[in-house]
Amino acid sequence: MTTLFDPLALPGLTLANRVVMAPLTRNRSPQAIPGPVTATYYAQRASAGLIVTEATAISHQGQGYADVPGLYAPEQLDGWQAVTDAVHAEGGKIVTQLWHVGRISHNQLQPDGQAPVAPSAIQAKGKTYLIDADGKGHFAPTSLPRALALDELPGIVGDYRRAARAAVDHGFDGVEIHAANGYLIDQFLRSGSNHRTDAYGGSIENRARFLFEVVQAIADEIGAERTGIRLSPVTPANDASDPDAQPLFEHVIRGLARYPLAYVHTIVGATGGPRDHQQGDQPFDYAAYKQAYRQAGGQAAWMLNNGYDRALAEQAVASGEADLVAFGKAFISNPDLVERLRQDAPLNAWDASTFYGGGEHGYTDYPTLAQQAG
Ligand code: 8OZ
Repeated sequence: MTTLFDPLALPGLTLANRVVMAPLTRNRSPQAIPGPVTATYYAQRASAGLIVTEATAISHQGQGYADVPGLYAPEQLDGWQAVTDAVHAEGGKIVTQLWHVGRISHNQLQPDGQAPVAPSAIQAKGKTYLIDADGKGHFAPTSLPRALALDELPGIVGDYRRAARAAVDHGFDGVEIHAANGYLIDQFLRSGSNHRTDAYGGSIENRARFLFEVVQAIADEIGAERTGIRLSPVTPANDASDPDAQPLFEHVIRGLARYPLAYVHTIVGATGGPRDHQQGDQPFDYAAYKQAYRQAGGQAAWMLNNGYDRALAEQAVASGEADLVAFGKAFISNPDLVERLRQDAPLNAWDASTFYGGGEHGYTDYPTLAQQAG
């Protein structure tokens, strides 16, 4: 029987165990540059089978929150090189999550104070996070976006491609495409945010076109075996909405089966919320969605996330429902989460007030078991 602590050999990536550190936004990278404290933070968590970094902007236009990191300027990439070196020195594996926020942004965060971009000019009912000149952070409504022109899309696909190349050139073991949680790729997928009448809107095939162009470009650039993707079929995060999630995501997952990806990462239910959340009037059938992928020949590792505790994760891996389980908040407060799960030791509680923004407190000062015993 497979356990959480068994290794997993993927064609492009060998993982020491099945416990993954989920991508976690922390807003601690001023000027979008990850600093030395960020290298310490990830290195402390290197016993994860795989670390997925916090979502990282592929371009300035792709940024939607204060002090989130980027992958488009030399100083940002130097910062990430120090992170990947520190994680590898501890024997860990790390991929970065490629992010374009689309409409989940604010003019204040965009190049020249322009409007954020989106499939359609529809403002999200949602908030972003800004930091004022005095250093105080606060949530603010997202700005009204402008609809992307058809001839702008190849440039954005090119930004994904460039970011993927830069990531592997700066030590990452691969990348995860952020196609979840109501950001740009998910905005194209869902009918609530995509009212386009060209080849990128309307039918499910058209709404998924942008996603597949991004996957193709990244697979061409760095190899599909170093590429993962994150999807959230029913999340309401960031005003994501589509009443027909089942056929939409079965189309997406069948199309992904064409690529020998490293893994497919699915958020079950509402991101950070109830696992039984649904869009429309039907519960999402995750087994049918996975079966659609396997029947289409998809062989990537199957990663699940959202609200897993030790028992639920053990059961998911033992039953074969998941190959990998990603833990979020528990990894914030437990740098040695893998060892704690192995021993069934108590977990440190997390302090939600230090999730977003701030310094080392609530970031690199959570103790390991050994530190607590000493
Ligand atoms: C929490 C706060 C800001 C961004 C996501 C990147 O939901 C995020 C995010 C999460 O995927």
